[in-house]
Amino acid sequence: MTAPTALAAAEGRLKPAAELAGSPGTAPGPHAATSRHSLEIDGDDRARGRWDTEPIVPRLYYMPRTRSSRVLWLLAELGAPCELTRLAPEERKSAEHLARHPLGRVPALELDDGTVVFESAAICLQLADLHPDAGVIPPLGSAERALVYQWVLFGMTELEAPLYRWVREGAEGSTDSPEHGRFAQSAAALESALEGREWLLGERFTVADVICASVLGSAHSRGLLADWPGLQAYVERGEARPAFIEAAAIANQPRS
Ligand SMILES: N[C@@H](CCC(=O)N[C@@H](CS)C(=O)NCC(=O)O)C(=O)O
Repeated sequence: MTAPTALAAAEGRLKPAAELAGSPGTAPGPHAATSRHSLEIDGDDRARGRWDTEPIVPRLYYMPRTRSSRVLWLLAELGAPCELTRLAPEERKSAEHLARHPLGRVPALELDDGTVVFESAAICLQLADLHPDAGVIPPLGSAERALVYQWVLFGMTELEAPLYRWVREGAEGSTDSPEHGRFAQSAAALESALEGREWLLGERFTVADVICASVLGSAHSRGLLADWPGLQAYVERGEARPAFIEAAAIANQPRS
């Protein structure tokens, strides 16, 4: 088993699809027109898609600068091999992608048995469960696992949902935003939960931090965390992690 590291772009280990030709898992198929990459972890052949002796790895359908970024971050934390298929914006509404995601959105993850999972938080939880040794998800049934579920759902419903409504209201010129109030309440609650802690579960970094810090990261990048210095510091701690930096090389590519 390879040591968990890197998504790889930094050292040129991100392989274009052309270099993957010849293996069943990567043969040019209906997605040949999309920009495909495979993550190579520490030179591990499995990540290059050489399946002769190795299991098929999942495939992430993604676009840069979207909620796909949190999945890329988690993959880097896990050191997990994964094939990447980058979709062009117009491909999201193609029949092919609508068969993966009924709303034509990204990210979507195809598991090794062909099942496709959408919703970034669900994808992150599933990937964390597939790699228990990485330690980003506590054992099933434990109190810590319950807290991970709590913060993942809080991040998606109480932080992200009002944040994007607030951002939309701002873009529409609204000065009095009820969604700002709702986001502010949740932000204050999270900031106080983090008091004296590095991560939501204490010293242990978990998948809940990937979700919450990535949601808050998009608030921070818009200058919307000025009232919560504790959350700014939390986002900055997350973004200083080597896995985040590796993932950013893919996640922050220009949208084209
Ligand atoms: N709740 C979903 C949201 C997915 C989503 O809205 N993705 C955006 C990119 S960040 C998208 O694909 N939008 C295209 C569209 O709405 O047509 C998740 O977390 O995966």
